Formats: sequence, C-alpha cells, structure tokens
Amino acid sequence: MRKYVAVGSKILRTYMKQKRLFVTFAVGLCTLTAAQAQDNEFDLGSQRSEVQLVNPVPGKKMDHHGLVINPTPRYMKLAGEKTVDISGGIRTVVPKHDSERPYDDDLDFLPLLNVRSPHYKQGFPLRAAYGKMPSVNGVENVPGAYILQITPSGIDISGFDDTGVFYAIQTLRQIMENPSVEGGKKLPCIKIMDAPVFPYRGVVEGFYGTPWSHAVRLSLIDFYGRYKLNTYIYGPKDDPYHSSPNWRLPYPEREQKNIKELVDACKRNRVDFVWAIHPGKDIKWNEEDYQNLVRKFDLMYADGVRSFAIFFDDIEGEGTNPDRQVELLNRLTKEFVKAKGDVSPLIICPTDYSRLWAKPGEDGPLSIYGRTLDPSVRVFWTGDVVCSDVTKSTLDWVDSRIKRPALFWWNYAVTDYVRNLILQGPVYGLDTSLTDRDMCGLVSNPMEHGEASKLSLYSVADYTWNPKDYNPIDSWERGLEVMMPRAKEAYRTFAIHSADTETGYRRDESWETETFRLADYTKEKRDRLYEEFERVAKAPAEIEAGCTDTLLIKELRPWLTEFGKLGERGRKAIELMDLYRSGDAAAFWKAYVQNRMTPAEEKAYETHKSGTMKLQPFYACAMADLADAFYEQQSGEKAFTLHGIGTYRSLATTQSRLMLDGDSTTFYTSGESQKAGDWMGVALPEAMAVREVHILQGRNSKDDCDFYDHAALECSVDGKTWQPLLSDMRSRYDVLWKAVEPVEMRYIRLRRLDSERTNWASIRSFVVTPAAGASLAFGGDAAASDGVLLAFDHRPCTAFKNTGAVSFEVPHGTTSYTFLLSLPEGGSVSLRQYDRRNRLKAETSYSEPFFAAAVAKGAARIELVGKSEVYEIIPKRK
Ligand code: LOG
Repeated sequence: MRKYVAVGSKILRTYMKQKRLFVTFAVGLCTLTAAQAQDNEFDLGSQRSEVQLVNPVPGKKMDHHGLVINPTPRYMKLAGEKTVDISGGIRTVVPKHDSERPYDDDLDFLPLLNVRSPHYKQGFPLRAAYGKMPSVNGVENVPGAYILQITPSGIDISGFDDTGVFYAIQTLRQIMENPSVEGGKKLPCIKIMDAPVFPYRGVVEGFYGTPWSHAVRLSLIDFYGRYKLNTYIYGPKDDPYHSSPNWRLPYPEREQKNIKELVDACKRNRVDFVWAIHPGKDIKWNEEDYQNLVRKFDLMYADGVRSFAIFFDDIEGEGTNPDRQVELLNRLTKEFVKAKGDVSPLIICPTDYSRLWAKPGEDGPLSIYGRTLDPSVRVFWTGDVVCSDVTKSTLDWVDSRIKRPALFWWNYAVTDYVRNLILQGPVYGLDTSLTDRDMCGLVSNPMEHGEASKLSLYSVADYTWNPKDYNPIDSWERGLEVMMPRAKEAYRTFAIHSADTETGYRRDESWETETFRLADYTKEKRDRLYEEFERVAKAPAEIEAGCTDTLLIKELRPWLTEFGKLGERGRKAIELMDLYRSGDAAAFWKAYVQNRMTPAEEKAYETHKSGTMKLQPFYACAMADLADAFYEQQSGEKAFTLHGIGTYRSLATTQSRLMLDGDSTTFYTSGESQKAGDWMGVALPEAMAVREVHILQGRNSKDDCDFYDHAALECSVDGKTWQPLLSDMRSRYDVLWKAVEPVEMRYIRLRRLDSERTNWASIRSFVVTPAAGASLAFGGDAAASDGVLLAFDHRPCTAFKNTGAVSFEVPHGTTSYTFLLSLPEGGSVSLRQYDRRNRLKAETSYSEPFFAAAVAKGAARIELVGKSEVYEIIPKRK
C-alpha cells in the first residue's frame, strides 16, 4: 500500500494546478472527499506538520573593502595594496601549439587587443589554460577548480578543466566590476585558489504553476554561469511534455527549438542542462513504455541534451513501485547512458523523497534503491519534510539507506503552496559543515517568478561552492546589491519585509523592525517605526525608478503596489495613535475610518501580500487597539473585544481575528494538525453573564474537513475549571448554545474530543452575546438583519452596514447617543426622533462620521437614515 502518499500529494497538486492564488497546504488538502480520506492510510496531518518555529537568520554583514566575489572563494590573498595597470589593453596569450583563443568570447568584459593591433605587443598578458599544468600549480583535483593570479607579469589562469578556466574568468569579471578597479584600469594583485565543495550546484525548475518563460530561462542560465552554478534541471510540473499526459510525445516544434537554445546557452555557461521526465502518473511497466521513454530521450539527445532525470514524485499507483523504478533506471543506464558514451549519470527523484513519509525499513523504497540501483544514479532528497532545512541528520538518514550521498532537492524559494507571497529573504537553514560525502550537491526549487528567484540563487551558489564560509546575511546583502545596484536600499526594504511563508517553511522576516502596541507607545519606538513605514511607502517608486531589469520589475510589481499601500496605512496608523493621544475625538475618528481597509483592499493585499510577520500585524493591532481605546474613552466602559486562546500558536496572533471579525466568509485556521487535547476559544475582557455562544466551524463549506468532528463547548471563569455548555457533539459545524439563564463566564472554548481526524482546525465565526444589552428593540429596513446588533455590541471594530433606515428604542433615562460611523464620500445621515405615538420630535442631519446627539424631550425611538457603516452607537444615561 503505497497509495497513501500519493493521494495526499495528488489532491494537493490537482488543486494547485487550478492556479488559484490562495493556495495553502490547508486548502489544498481539504479537497479530499470523505471516500478518498477513508481509502488511504496516509496521515494528512503529518504532511502538515511542516509548521516550524521561525529560526532567526544567522550571519552578519561584512566589509569586503570593495572586493566582492560570489561565490566566496575558498582561498584568496591580496598582495597588499599593489595593483597592475591594464589601461593599455589586454592580450590573450595562447600556448605555442595553439592558434585559437578559446576564451576570447568569455572575456568580452576586458579591453582585449586584437592580434593585428599595433599595440598588441604592449598589452598586459593574460594566460589561460587547463589540463597538464594545473597539478604543478596546485589546482585542486576537482572539476571546476582553478587558480587565478594577478601579478605585475600578467594574469594567469589555470583550470582543472575548461569549466575551471571559465570559473576563473567569472571571478576575474567580478574583480573588474569592483568600484576600486577605477573603470577597469587597475587590477589588484591577488591570488585566488578555488574549487567547489559540492559537485552538483544549481536549480531544479520543479514547481507547480506557470513554467518560466524562455526569456527568463535564458537570463537565468547566464546568471548560473556568472555565479558558478553548474546544473539546471528542467522539470516544470505543468509542462505537459515533461509529465502526463504528453511525456511520450515529442515537443512541438517551437518548444523543441527553445530547448535547443537552452542547451546552447547552458553550454556557453558551462551548465549541465538536465532534462527531466515525470512519467509516473500513467507509466506501464512494459516494453512499449520503455521504448516510449527511450524514444523521448533520443529526441532530446538529438537536440543536444546529455543529462537526464526521472521524477517519481507526487504520484500514486503502479508508478510508485520501487523495484520497477530501479529496473527502468538500471536498464537505461546500461542501454542508453553507457551505450551513448557521452551522457551523464541519471538522476532519480524517488516517490519517498522526504522523511515525512519515506518508509524507513529494509523493505522501504530507499533501501531497495540502496541495494539494487546502479551506483552511478543520483538520488534526490528534500529533507525531513517537503520544505525543510538541509541538515546532517536528514542526510545521514537517507544516505545510509540509498548507499550514496543524496542530491538535495531544496524546496526554497518555491512558493507553489503560497502563491500570494514572494520570497526575498536570506537563504538559510543550510548546514555549513556538510561535505560532498554527505550530499553530492544541492539544487534549489525556486519560485515561478524566475527573475525574483535570482536573489536566493545568488546565495545558493555561494553556499554550494563554499559552505564553510557561507554567511547568510552577508550573502543576502551582496545579492541585493547585484540585483538592484541603483535601488539597493529600497529593494532591501522590500526584501526584508517579504520573507516569511506564514504557514509553510517559515522564514524570518522584518528582523530589524520593532513594532509596538498602543499601550506601549513611546516617542522613540514611534519615530523609528514611522521612519520604517515611510521607507516602505517610498520603496516601490524608488525601485521602479532604479531597477533596470524589466523582467524582474514585471514580476515584483503587483507585490510592490501592495507593499506601498501597506507603508501608507502603517504610517497613518501611527499618525492615528498621535491623534488619539492628542484627544481630538472628531478628527481622530474621521481619520480612523479612512485608514480602515475596505474589503476590496483586503482582497488585493491578500493576493500579493508582504509584511505578514510584523508590518501588517502592527497595522491590524494598532487599528484594533485604537478602536477599543477610543470606544472606552467615549463610553467609559470596556470594549467587548475577544481574544483568541487555545492550543495553537496562531491563536495568539492577529490570525485569530478572522473568526472574530463578524464576517463568516473569512476564517481562522490552526496551521497545524489537530490532536488529542486540542481546543480553540476566546477570552472576554472580563467575567460577565453570557446568553448566547455561536460558533461556525470549518472554512467555507459544509463538506470541508478542517473542523472538530467530535467536540464539547465549555466555559470558565478562571481559565482553570471548565463547565460544559454542550457536550459530545458529533459532526457539528454550526455550534449554537442559548442560555435559559445567562451564565457567568470569561473564557469559552471548543474542545476536541476523541477523533480519528488529523486535519487542521478552522473556525469561520465565534460570536459571544452577553446578557446585557439584550432589551433593545430594532425597527426599520434593517430590522430583519441581526447585523444591527453590531452597532451595539461594544466592539467598535465591527460595523453594521445601514443601507436605508434603522431605528432603535430609546431606553428610559438615556440622555444622548454618540455615533461612530463611516460615511461614503460626501455623504450624510439624518437622525429622526419620534415619540411614543410616532410623532417626529426632532430631525438633524450630520455630514461627519463622529457626532453626539442629545435625546429630544419625549423621544422614544430614534431612526438613523442614510447610507453609512455603523461601528458603534453609544448611549449615555443620566
Ligand atoms: C514537489 C515539487 C513542489 C514542492 C513544493 C518535490 C520532490 N516535489 O511535495 O514539485 O514544488 O513540493 O510544493 C513537492 O518536492 N512535493
């Protein structure tokens, strides 16, 4: 029974294919129907246990004294301040027997002299060669190794191989690009001895979603060459000719031509173009399909492809059979790879690519590989979970089974499970003590935004070449500079706040920013944060002006737009704090409602969000705190604000507001699987008598599976002893408790009882109705809607939308009402007061969203007429 893995993954993938923007593991996995859930043994919950604490980013920014080389060379020595003058041009010197100058094309950044030029002889010599010489000079015995030496007698390059020379040239290029080189006139005297630690360094285009465009791929391949990445594995899940249904068919002409071009671009950049096939969804283990596969490989071979991979990830059924997989790869190794003679060893992605579900035993697929798979075949591994850190322990685990150092498929900066995010943070979580005995290499699976992935690839190149010296922060700082030299600071501002995944492979974000709550307001904190929000607000325009990479700006633009708006509203939230503290109530409330996000703005933000760890939560908390404080100031009573509590970490964050916002289309979700002893609940501001509790579980439909299917509703005054309100509820999404007699409580919770379920847990709305305030009678158009209660719920954050007229009874002794509204642009409302016999006693109109109105003599009912959102109506008594 290996079906289990596949079912979970497949459902997830099918969902992802719909290219919906709000994909998360939670949503994806929940498309499982009950029947599917029963017929597989896979523990869905375990796949979701990817939620990790956010580890801080290690490392620090260094001063490179103007000499930045990426990847960081293993050994580098400057000969003091000495420089050589190359302003007279450079002549490439070739060994006597050689008439060609094979590297001139790669040296186009140098002032090369033509052999026929009269100045040729005076040119500064550059000697480049590989092969015999190196061992004499001490070049490491590793493909790609080189020595680059700049002395008064010339530039000397020795490579272990052609790639080594090419890499030395890349290093030289970076030296040339340094500001201290004075526009390419003076080079520092230097000796660099360098070699990569891991043989495989690069990229697997292996994500779900829109495959990269041809232009982006070409631009990336040049980037790989520049930073000494040597492997590009082509395997976009949504290329139908890579996967089912068309893996057996030749590429259409245009795609085929493009692939040829990619192969050529890779050759120029000394990158191995590895073409991957993903046949496992429908492969038949028979001769016909073997021949189909070979035929496809032959077609790719004819286009120049010399490296191949076969992926068996995210499949179910026969394709997952490890014995058949091994037979296929062994036969291909013999009949295709070795027979052709110039094809690299095959790479396989097992179905058990993560420890999360890999069968550990002797009969598990990985151990079968270890015993039977041709030793030349490289085996992929994604770590302890699908997206996870690169650690010694995970490699020991897999290596001991597959009997070879694994090839790490690092699922970063891939965002196919959080498509509304763009990841621009530092690359970390990579053990710097690893060697090629632990893994034969690492390829990053980037985002579908290829240009925007370059920032992380810059650091992947750094790490995979020289892990020991890898310094995540420093590498990131240098990468930012390379990506946007003319707008680095603005780009940095965007990047530092666009790093975390919220619910996936958690990454540190905004680590330099300190936010605060209204209650902790100090001038220093305020000023510092205000400045940061100003930088955020300005960043998009600065990036637009300074970024010369049109492909990159196109990818970033939707996020930049939202980022700028976030800067504005964050800045305004701080100004609101100032205004609130100044005591000008009318000015405060007017500005307050203007700074609330409309549903359309929320949706736009949700689609391209950043600042999820600190900036947006600051804004959300500030707005909530301000509303509460203002309400308390105006009413002299505590706001009835609920706080999420429970066994999930995310309940304590702003995420829990999604069940408390009076909007049942939004929902709170645990972000981790439910288990015995779990509960989700709310804390009231103080103990009080409650007459109703209404909870809507799940996300947005009755057939979703993110809920407690066996639960009890309980309350408590002290948070320690709990009293049952409803017990033993089975499969109940809609949990409604109405008191016969109001019950005193401060904490309310929905507790999970015995269940097989391991899904996440979600709540759409959690509404608590206190006993007080129950006696108001409502009338008018809106009477039918319960919504009007929102105007009297002592929660200034929730609003009732008045589209026509709403009226309410004036309890005896009420002297005035304070209205907290929001009005449409240029709008106004009128207030009509009637006596017991329905005679109009007073009518006043208001064009400000905040006002107080005295109750007219004899008035028994007040009617509020005109379009408005009614946040709160606060009565005052004698
Ligand atoms: C897929 C990969 C996807 C990634 C992140 C592997 C080997 N396969 O869970 O195509 O981009 O997760 O969502 C995967 O990682 N499976």
